[in-house]
Amino acid sequence: MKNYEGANIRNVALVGHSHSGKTSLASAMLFTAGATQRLGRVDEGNTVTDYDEEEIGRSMSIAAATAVLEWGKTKINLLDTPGFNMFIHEAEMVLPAVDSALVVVDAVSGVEVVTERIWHYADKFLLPRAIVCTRMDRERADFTRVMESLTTAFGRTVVPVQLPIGAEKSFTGVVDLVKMQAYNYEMGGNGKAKVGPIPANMEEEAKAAHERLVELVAEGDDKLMEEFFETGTIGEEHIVAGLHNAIREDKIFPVLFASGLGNMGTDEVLDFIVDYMPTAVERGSVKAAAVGDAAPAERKISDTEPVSIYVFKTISDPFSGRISFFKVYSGVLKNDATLQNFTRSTSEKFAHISTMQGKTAVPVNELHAGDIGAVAKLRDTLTGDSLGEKAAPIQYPQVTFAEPAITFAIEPKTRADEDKLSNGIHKLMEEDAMLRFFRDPQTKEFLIAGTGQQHIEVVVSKLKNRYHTEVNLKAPKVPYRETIRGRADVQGRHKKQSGGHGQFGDCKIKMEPLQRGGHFEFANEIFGGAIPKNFIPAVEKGIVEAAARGFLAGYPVVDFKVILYDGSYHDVDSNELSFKTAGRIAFRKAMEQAKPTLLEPIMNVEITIPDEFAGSIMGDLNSRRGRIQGMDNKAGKTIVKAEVPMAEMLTYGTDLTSMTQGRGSFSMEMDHYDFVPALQQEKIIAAAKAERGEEVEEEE
Ligand SMILES: Nc1nc2c(ncn2[C@@H]2O[C@H](COP(=O)(O)OP(=O)(O)OP(=O)(O)O)[C@@H](O)[C@H]2O)c(=O)[nH]1
Ligand SMILES: [Mg+2]
Repeated sequence: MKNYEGANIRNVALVGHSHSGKTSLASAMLFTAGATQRLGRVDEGNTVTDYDEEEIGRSMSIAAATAVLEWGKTKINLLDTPGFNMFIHEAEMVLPAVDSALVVVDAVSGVEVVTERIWHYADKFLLPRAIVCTRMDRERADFTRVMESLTTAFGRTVVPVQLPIGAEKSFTGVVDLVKMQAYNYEMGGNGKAKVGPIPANMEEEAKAAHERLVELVAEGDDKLMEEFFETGTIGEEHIVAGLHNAIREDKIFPVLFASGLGNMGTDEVLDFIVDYMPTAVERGSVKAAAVGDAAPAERKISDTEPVSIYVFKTISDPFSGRISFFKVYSGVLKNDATLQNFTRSTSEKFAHISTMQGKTAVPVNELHAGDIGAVAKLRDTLTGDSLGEKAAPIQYPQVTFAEPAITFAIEPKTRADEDKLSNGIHKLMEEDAMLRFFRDPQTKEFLIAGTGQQHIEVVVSKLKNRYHTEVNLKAPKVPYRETIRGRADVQGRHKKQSGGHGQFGDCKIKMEPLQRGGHFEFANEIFGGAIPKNFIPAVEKGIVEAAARGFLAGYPVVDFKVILYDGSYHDVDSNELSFKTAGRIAFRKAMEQAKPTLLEPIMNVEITIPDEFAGSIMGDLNSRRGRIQGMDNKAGKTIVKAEVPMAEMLTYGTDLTSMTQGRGSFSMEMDHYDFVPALQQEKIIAAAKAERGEEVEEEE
């Protein structure tokens, strides 16, 4: 691979709803540019970017993957991302590394839930975007309808820069509305167009669309506006420059048309990326994270600055070890460089830097400011870290995610599996930002948390295939919490003074509720040394430890305040342990008084279904204790927003599929905690007792 400078590099993420054709489009671009010898197909499991066995088995992207191609004088780094809602964080994660996104939209379905979600992420990063409507060759692909869906969702600055020629089986190419020429393709061909005049029956439509585009380009630029008023149009050169700037500034979101599977429209997409999407240095500079006063606020994206990089992704391969993907924000990174990890204060050697073609490393000698690369076997570096020349420290902002929504208990199948489990999961956690692993302090069970059932299933499958560790999944666990609704004022006294060295601790505490999210507060209001200062942290510790173990059903107690206001001690027999025990006793007594209750996580759910299912979905949400927050209607689809307790949503993916014959989709994230209704509360407490092997009290 040649060395490229930032001005000749484009970093483009392919983002969009699941199944919209991102991986197929990436595959078509790679083939058309000669980076692959044949057109890889998702359904045949031979694309560059869906290389993982989990992805091949499921015919879908699960993790972000990079690929690289050369188009004329330009190097294009493609980042193919998953669109399935449970893996969408993999798309969000790469956005800091790219300079633009191709938002891939299925020309049949139009804008879908994840299209909108990822659009908002892109807004957050001020990311320039182009929209590619793929699958134009499919039945019911429709230019007018998909444009209507796009402008309804994203506004009037979404404007076609091409018109599709034909649709469905008769889709043959596109009219380029800047060059005003037709580009015709062969289905399943080499992706390169035969250029010709605009078909006679499209001339008028093309002219009107050209004028609309020109007007919109002129709108954003006074000079162009002048030219437009004087001559009634603007010259092609000026359109190109004007459109390029408007895209960079998020003033225009251009729309293109293609078929990834049929490799049609592909060379036009590549030309468009080169001509109109921002180069890797065009942003000028990158903002740094606000850490410490001395750190610089930003860094120029330039070869002449000191080297600095940001690690946006990690994969842990059982054979090649850890592979870190990074963006070079400044300087020129040379092979064999040693960089300082500013996040962890360690130094790392970059032997064998490369650019990744899917799973294959293509060696490079150097990577210039703005480029994207990878390196194997860094020792301490993980996703989100910033590294660079030691003398010029800088840290870049990390992407943060919501906490995982669902927890399962996992059970190693054999003793040998138990021994291997922790190692395997910790390797997987390095590459998976949304995976959590912990032990239930009460039941001692292993728990894993993730974004949803399919996510956890992928983890289990990777454990088996990569780390030869087999586990059984048990019913998903809802992370209930406990809290109090009332106040308490109690004494906790621990005394054991029969012979020898005794134990004595005594404390008086008040307990009161805090607002949701208030966690825990501890106030020491002891005057006159009723408890010696050095024992006070022990009281707090006893309370904190007891709270973690729960009171009603073994779930952590949160959102309460404890005021320690009195107590007594014994000169000889008092020690830390005694006061810790006194704290624990006081806590349990206080809980009895303070009206303990359970809290449950409430999810924000957004469901998209064809209109005819709206009634039954609403009814179903009702039976799940859901609260409808709003309804929307877009292009024959109903979008329902609701708040629903997590406990009622554990199998929603499967349930929705069977209720809508696979035609519905949904996304959900944790929103807040709320009180559990009395009836449910009784059941949860009984279940927790049963699990601990305690006797369940007979109902009276
Ligand atoms: N007819 C037709 N089918 C397509 C086209 N593009 C993709 N497909 C098919 O649509 C399905 C999904 O395509 P993918 O490329 O995997 O879509 P994706 O956006 O990468 O999906 P995720 O990775 O799950 O988000 C596959 O069966 C493809 O063969 C197209 O342009 N025309
Ligand atoms: Mg994909």
